[in-house]
Amino acid sequence: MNLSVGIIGLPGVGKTALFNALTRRSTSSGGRSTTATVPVPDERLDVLAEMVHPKRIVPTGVQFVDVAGLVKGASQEGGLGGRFLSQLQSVNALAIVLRCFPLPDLGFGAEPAQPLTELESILLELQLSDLGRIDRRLERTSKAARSRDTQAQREESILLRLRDALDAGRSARSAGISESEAESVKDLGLLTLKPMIFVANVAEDDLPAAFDPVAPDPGGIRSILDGLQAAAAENDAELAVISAQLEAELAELAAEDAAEYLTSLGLTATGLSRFIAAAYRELGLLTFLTAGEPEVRAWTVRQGARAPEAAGAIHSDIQRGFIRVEVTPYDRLVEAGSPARAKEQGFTRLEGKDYVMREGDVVYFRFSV
Ligand SMILES: Nc1nc2c(ncn2[C@@H]2O[C@H](COP(=O)(O)OP(=O)(O)O)[C@@H](O)[C@H]2O)c(=O)[nH]1
Ligand SMILES: [Mg+2]
Repeated sequence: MNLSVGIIGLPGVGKTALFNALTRRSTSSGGRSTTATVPVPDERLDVLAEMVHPKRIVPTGVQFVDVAGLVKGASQEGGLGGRFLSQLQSVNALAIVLRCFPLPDLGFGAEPAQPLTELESILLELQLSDLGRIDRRLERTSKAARSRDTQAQREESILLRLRDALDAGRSARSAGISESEAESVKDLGLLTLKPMIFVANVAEDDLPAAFDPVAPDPGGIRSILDGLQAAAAENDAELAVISAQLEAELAELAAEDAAEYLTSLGLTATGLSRFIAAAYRELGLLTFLTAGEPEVRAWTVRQGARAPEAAGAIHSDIQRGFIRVEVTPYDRLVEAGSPARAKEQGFTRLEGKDYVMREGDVVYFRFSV
């Protein structure tokens, strides 16, 4: 499953710092690549490993792309810059990094963070770019619709609904079109139809206040984050709070030292893990698990996938020769304590090709080729 998240934002907000922190965890860091596959942290894997003592543990991954090139007014100059645009079209979700740390004073006075203003201007660029594409497409579609082309009529009505949302200053996503309707305008590559994560990149010093509601908050970070949270709710987006610089530093340390450093800051988990989890959620994916002697492993399919498609995520032979799948929900397996006891207690079901996969299914495929 090769779904990717594009990291975008104005220059100097910490996109590359964030990407570098991600890359240190990456399984595919090659040279100065701007694309990296990052393992998705999943504590269920460790629990399963305790149970079956596998040779190795393999997490699933999600791909991130460091997309440079967004500047104010980008949508006006004949659309967003070419490279930027083509990179954005191919990603499945957008992570918009927002500067919540003040810039150092270079003699002109410190520049305060204005993440909400920044966010509004970015959303506007994305919306304008989408509007331009919809309008160009509508010229053709409306003409065909007038000549009683029913498919064109259907497309026209979808495009008009999308345009209404954008005209009202909202994202195309907020038009509430169905999955099949979205499919029919997929080739337009509308940017505001993609799921979004707002990434508040806060100064290291503000982290304790950001995560602890009673910690002193001299920088006023909590009210900034409240504003962003409201904007996220309004835009059907998720908010993730990180300190990209700190994450990049933590990524350099051994796990124990990193944990100690975190504790010294009064934090329990890094924002990076939460960001990866949020990105994964927004991509509309679910994780199923396999727990065998050779490996305990997490796999990814899209939500709504049926059992054979999940089998195909592992190997095309398993999909082709699919017979049945043994399914034990993760929680039941943990409750039972072992795969054998889960079977005894009736927690393991045998499902067929129409079974819709669920988050946390621990599976064993029966197949023949
Ligand atoms: N204080 C502070 N500075 C940061 C943080 N993240 C990035 N920066 C600095 O901001 C500058 C631009 O960062 P970069 O990641 O290159 O921004 P990009 O243009 O969005 O890729 C660099 O000097 C970073 O060190 C942060 O969390 N806190
Ligand atoms: Mg950069």
